[in-house]
Amino acid sequence: MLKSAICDLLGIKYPVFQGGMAWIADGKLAAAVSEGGGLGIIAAGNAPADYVRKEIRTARSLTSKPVGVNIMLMSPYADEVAKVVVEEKVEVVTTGAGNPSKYMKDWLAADIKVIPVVASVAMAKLMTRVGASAVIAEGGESGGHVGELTTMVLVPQVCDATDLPVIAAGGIADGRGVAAAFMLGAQGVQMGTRFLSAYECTIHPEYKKKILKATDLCTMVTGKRLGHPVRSLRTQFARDYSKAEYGGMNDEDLEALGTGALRRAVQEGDNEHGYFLSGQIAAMVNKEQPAADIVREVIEEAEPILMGASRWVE
Ligand code: TUI
Repeated sequence: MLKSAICDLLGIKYPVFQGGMAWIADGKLAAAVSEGGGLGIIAAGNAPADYVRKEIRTARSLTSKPVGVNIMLMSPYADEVAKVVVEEKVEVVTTGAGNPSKYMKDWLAADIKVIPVVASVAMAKLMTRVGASAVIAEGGESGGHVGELTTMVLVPQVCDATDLPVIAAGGIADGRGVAAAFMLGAQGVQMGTRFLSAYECTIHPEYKKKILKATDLCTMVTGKRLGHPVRSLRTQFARDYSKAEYGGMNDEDLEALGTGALRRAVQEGDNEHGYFLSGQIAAMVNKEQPAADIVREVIEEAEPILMGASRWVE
């Protein structure tokens, strides 16, 4: 059975996190993943504190297992959400798109395990110093906000830079990816795109269809010019945005073009005005299934691969 320090640290059966995808990872999806033995994570995204509190309570009503909340640090509501996770006694907080140092004192005092996403060695070292319990090393194959480095390059360097358990993310959607992550030194994985196909993931059917039909070159990165590169499906909207970005549209109008686009994809399936965030691995996500099956399946696929690795050595 594939187990690691992260399982004991968090009291979970399988070393599998479900990524905190904005507007997507709600209390229902997170509870299904946690019930299935992984770590379900509610995404705060750009939502206000009351939304996050409600989703935490929904998750609590569906599972007694630990759940996490992901705080997107660029959100205007990050400060208030940082308080809600303390009030609601969330077991685990993950952070993304920034440096969570200013919240660490309050979270650690509340016995919250803090697991920041890092996209560089320097950030991994800093998070180790300020009291993180583990770090998530997310490579640029991921969907949404992306860093510069790939998972293959980032994960081993982060493992060398910290004694904390490292969770690999970006480009992982099956047992081969899980096995590869462990080979690189990770003690767990986080998957986002794979969970878009979960029955409990309540995105618009058009979004799900796009993910299930995606092929290898179906994603692209936009938003670099404004300093927030984001990976999404290569839809009409993404092409239009890219054209505007490189065609000289001013920053304000470009910002306005992106505002609300993620919500329009998730809730309305709007091809022309929606921003369908997705990782590069979407091409390998081909079936709908319960979230708990995803968690178990990727681990059951990884085990024989890791057991059989010695066949390469004479
Ligand atoms: O946060 C993510 N992925 C996201 S957030 C998001 S919401 C959004 N919507 C529209 C536009 C922009 C964002 C969608 N996807 N992943 C975690 C992640 N964090 N990836 C990279 C980083 C990161 C980058 C820089 C973490 C720390 C960091 O530190 C910079 C610094 O020094 O402050």
